[in-house]
Amino acid sequence: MAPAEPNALPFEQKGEVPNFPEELPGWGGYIEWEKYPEKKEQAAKELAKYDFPVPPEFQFVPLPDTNPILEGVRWKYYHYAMGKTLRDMPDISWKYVQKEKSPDMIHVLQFPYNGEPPRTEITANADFFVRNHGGIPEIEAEEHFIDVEGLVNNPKRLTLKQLQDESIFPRMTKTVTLQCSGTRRIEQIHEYPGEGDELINAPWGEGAIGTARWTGVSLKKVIKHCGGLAEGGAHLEFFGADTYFKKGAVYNYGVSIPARKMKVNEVMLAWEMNGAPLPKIHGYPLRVVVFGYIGARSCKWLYRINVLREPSLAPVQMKEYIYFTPQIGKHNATYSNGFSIQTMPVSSAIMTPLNHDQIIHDGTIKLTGWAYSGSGWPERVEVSGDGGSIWYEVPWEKVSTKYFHAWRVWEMEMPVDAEGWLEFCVRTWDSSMNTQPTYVRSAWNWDLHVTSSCHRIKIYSINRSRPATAKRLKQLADRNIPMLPITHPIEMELETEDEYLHAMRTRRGRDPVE
Ligand SMILES: Nc1nc2c(c(=O)[nH]1)N[C@H]1C(S)=C(S)[C@@H](COP(=O)(O)O)O[C@H]1N2
Ligand SMILES: [Mo]
Repeated sequence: MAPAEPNALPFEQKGEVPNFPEELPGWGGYIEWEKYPEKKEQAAKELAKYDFPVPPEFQFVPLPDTNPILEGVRWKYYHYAMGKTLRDMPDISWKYVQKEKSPDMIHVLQFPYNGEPPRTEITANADFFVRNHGGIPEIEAEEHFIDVEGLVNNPKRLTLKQLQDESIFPRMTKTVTLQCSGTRRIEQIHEYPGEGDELINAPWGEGAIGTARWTGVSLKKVIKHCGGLAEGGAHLEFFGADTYFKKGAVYNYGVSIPARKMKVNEVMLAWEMNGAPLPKIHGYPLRVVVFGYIGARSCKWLYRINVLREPSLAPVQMKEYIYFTPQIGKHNATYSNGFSIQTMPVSSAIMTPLNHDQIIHDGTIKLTGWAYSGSGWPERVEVSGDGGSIWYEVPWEKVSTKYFHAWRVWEMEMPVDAEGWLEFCVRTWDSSMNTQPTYVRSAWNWDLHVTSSCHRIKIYSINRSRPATAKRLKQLADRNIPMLPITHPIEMELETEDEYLHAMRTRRGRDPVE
């Protein structure tokens, strides 16, 4: 049986409905795969029975003008095919979108849910971007625990209650930005398409980044509580309770980070987001927050930490989030010939105005945006009104508070004399004096990650401080004719015959004198 509206797709189970039960009571939607290779194999056999639809082409043709933009049809089918425990995941996931997120989210992919806020709202939990690789597990806090195992001296099972016990673990609260490495991918797609999977290529705009005040414990304290790392322990692998499908196989979401990152207190196990319990969609009851790294490492619905000698071989770590050179693509890419994206580079974006806005102004246009660097903090933000020749510094008072691990939002009244189509762009310099590539061309990479080139928008400038423009605006206003959109022809004469003749004679006529 396929789930009910709004996600329902016709689905016919082939053969017997498989039975992959939930692993634990109070952990809805969590099937443990990693510990049971034979179960994984059985799931792969189930998946092999179906001809799932290929991903839709959306890079060489325009994106659908719908919200959700993409539906994620294959991903829904994968979940239906797994039987009772997962088949309602598309519906459950959508239910939490309705319940926990703002009604004006841009739904980039319906399932697994990927959504970004409209450009103006950025910090509230309801507006925080969401990036899921699967469904949303429903885990009861009282039933929750994590297993810390592998190369630690005293492997332990720790309940959420224990983690929250301040007599064992000091509490930590920090303002930290999470950025998906797919942020601003749409710019690469428009210029130079790449790997065409609807999930990893969720066509993000500037909103797949958000900042929150997270509360939890430092992972360093947790590892210490487990006796510290054992000999050779160098990477920390995290597992989330959601099911991830990749090339006909199933997994629990798994990633890893080098232990070094934990040792400098830059990894938190968090249960609070902006003073409220984590929303379900953001990893309730417990998630990882890795400061300065790509969002993918901040594992949600955390249930297991496994200490390894080498980076995780889980597919999200080994096979995805790889940064390739411009000469690598479908013709020659391997998992090993690109590097693993961890620390995010300096980048920034203009949030308002929006691309193609037509702006009536009096000689200055207000810009707002964000600036972020994973390896430091934004020191200077610069904007240009001519595509990047002349730059203006955003005054320091107009750039928000500095944090070690968070973005700075900024605003700027930019002097704009010119009229017509202009290209605005922004670049940021971070605390190590790194800045951004000028054009998307130099940022392009096959997996379409990390679009850190200067963010550009085209706007149409209508400068009221210029007399001719002021006059036209008044004429239009007197006749109740809208100025916008500029593409609508003006239903009035631009000059009378008398005005025309007078002007032509003043301009010394159309023709040369001899
Ligand atoms: N368990 C689990 N953790 C996950 C993911 C996921 O799909 N499953 N997505 C990752 C990615 S790619 C990003 S960018 C961040 C997004 O966090 P958010 O949805 O809370 O904004 O979560 C990361 N953690
Ligand atoms: Mo991500």
